[in-house]
Amino acid sequence: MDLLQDLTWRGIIYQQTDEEGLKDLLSKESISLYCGADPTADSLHIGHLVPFLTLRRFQQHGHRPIVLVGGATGLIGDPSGKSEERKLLTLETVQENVAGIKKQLESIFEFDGDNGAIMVNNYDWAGSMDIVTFLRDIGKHIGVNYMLAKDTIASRLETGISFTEFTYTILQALDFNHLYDHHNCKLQIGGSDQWGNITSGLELIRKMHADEESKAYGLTIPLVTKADGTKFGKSEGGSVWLDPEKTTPYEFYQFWINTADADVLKYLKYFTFLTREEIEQLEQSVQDEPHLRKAQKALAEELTRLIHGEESLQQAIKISQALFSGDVSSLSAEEIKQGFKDVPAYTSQNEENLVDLLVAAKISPSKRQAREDIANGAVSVNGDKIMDTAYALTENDRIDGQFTIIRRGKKKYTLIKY
Ligand code: 383
Repeated sequence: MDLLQDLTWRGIIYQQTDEEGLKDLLSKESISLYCGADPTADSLHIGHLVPFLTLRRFQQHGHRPIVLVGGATGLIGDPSGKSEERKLLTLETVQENVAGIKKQLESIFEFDGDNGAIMVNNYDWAGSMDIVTFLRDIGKHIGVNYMLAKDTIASRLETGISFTEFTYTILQALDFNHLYDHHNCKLQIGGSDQWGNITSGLELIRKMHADEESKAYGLTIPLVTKADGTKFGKSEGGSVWLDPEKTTPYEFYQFWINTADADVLKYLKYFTFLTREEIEQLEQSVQDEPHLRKAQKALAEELTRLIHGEESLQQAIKISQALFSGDVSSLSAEEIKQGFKDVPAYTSQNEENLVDLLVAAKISPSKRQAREDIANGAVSVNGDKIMDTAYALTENDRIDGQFTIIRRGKKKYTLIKY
């Protein structure tokens, strides 16, 4: 299967500016292509993944990816898909964010070899451009009526849009033209929200190179949706980030494990590099033996390994198994921190008696109830059921000297910290 057939099979292509032209180009040469991200936060989230993984698919087929970080555009604010004006970020915040997302993008691509990726920051050319040059050399080529017709701008005319955000699309156009001139970049890809900005770039390239045979292309990727209609990419704690400090590898793994059967095949196609044969086998498994959740496991494993590496993946699997079986004594303090990030926690006041601790940590409502819970076999300490109502906790009950895990009933965990 060639690249475009593969992308089509995966459902990754939403719109193209010239389908036949791109097909023809890709059959003849290895090209350079780009996708950008603005440093609006210090980490990317999983909503960014499909376009950048698509860039990587191009790289696997011999093309050169250019990864753009918007050090300049991040200071302006893309109105695409936003119903309100954005708050400006400070130069300092943007610079910090650039460093964060650059690091993450670097881990997704291969930078060595014949078609090694290139990382660029548009601050390097747009940051120093003076206003007279901008207005004479760039702005002159883009009609205001052309800009007003763009969805992302038209939809804001009622509620309002500043000149700053109105101009954003020209800045992104300037990037495409810059990369076209300096890196022979012929294609820009992005999510479907980027259609307006990508076509602005093509317009500028056409005007700036009117006397030559110039040609560039645009391709967009569909928005990831969920079968139940809720928004993709959110967990209880908000966005699912790539930064392990914001979303731990265990939470990241769990997010994918919890994918619905109705969505899992689509996500395997969008987010993994598994082959068509492998994905079709998993499809069969969803039909014949859905309770095994093989497809969800494959999805979670592929993505956790890709973003966090093999070691973090194995840890996430270990934590998941321990929580599922209740045998938590094998976990290290580090693993407990990840797995129990969202469970109620109580800092020990050195209670020794288990009954006292259950009451103090609000696990049982009263001493009487606490004794009853213990006698009924409903309480376990680090995975071991305790039925002695006089049980006294010792140093041995502290995992790595830092935590004790109390479970009441089947699933109610409380983390005791020291
Ligand atoms: C800036 C300068 C360029 C080319 C692109 C940009 C960024 C672009 C943008 N992209 C989004 C972002 O940064 O705002 N104006 O959060 C997201 N992208 C990709 C994809 C997506 C888009 O980074 O649809 C999701 O991830 O295009 O929302 O010269």
